[in-house]
Amino acid sequence: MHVLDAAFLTSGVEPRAWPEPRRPEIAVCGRSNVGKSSLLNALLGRRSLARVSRTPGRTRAINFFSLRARMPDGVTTELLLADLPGFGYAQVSRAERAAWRPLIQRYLETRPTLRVVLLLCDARRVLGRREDPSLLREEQELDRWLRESVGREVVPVLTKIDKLSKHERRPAAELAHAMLGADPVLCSALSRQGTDEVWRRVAGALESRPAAEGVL
Ligand SMILES: Nc1nc2c(ncn2[C@@H]2O[C@H](COP(=O)(O)OP(=O)(O)OP(=O)(O)O)[C@@H](O)[C@H]2O)c(=O)[nH]1
Ligand SMILES: [Mg+2]
Repeated sequence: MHVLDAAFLTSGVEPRAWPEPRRPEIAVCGRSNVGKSSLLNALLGRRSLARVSRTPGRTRAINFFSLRARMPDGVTTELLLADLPGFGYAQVSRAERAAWRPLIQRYLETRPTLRVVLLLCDARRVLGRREDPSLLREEQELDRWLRESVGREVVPVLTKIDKLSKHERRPAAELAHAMLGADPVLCSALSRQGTDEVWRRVAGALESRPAAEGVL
């Protein structure tokens, strides 16, 4: 899948502020500071379309981006990408943290055109599960809920893989597989490692459900 062009569309907390659900949509979901906005930029081949911040918890609403991509069969498709607010950040107010769950849950559950969820986990936290199995429990629960209750296609992505040494990468992938039951894509927004594989998985997911079955 090859991205032809991309643009920021709109930002919204409430469903009425979201774009009309007319095109297949991909959501980028994960803990605050995991690298959602950075991965989105890397996927779109743009330096700073989505705002990247050193301060976690910056993305508070859902940011929507439109893109045109050439699919593996040569057909050009218009898609939407949704950059979701991060969860689990302790420093935002309690009220804001409490607001996260209903917003994200409502989006993930009800968005009729949502076809793939990229579930991001920091590669270092995944490795950290060897010592502390309680790490990434929210991600594990979210993954199960998405697959089993909502029936979403989930692609696990390990972010910031450049921070692991070469020999740590395979164990991290194996731990993620054991945790989520699927092979993760190992990504770095710095080197753009893994972005082609993410697009391959997305294209596969978009193809796997015939148009007549879904909304689109
Ligand atoms: N080394 C490295 N750093 C990364 C990578 N991806 C993101 N970062 C850094 O991690 C920090 C957070 O990145 P963001 O993309 O803003 O993370 P986010 O998940 O969108 O954060 P929120 O919107 O606050 O939830 C920034 O300082 C990035 O530069 C990566 O692949 N490698
Ligand atoms: Mg962000």
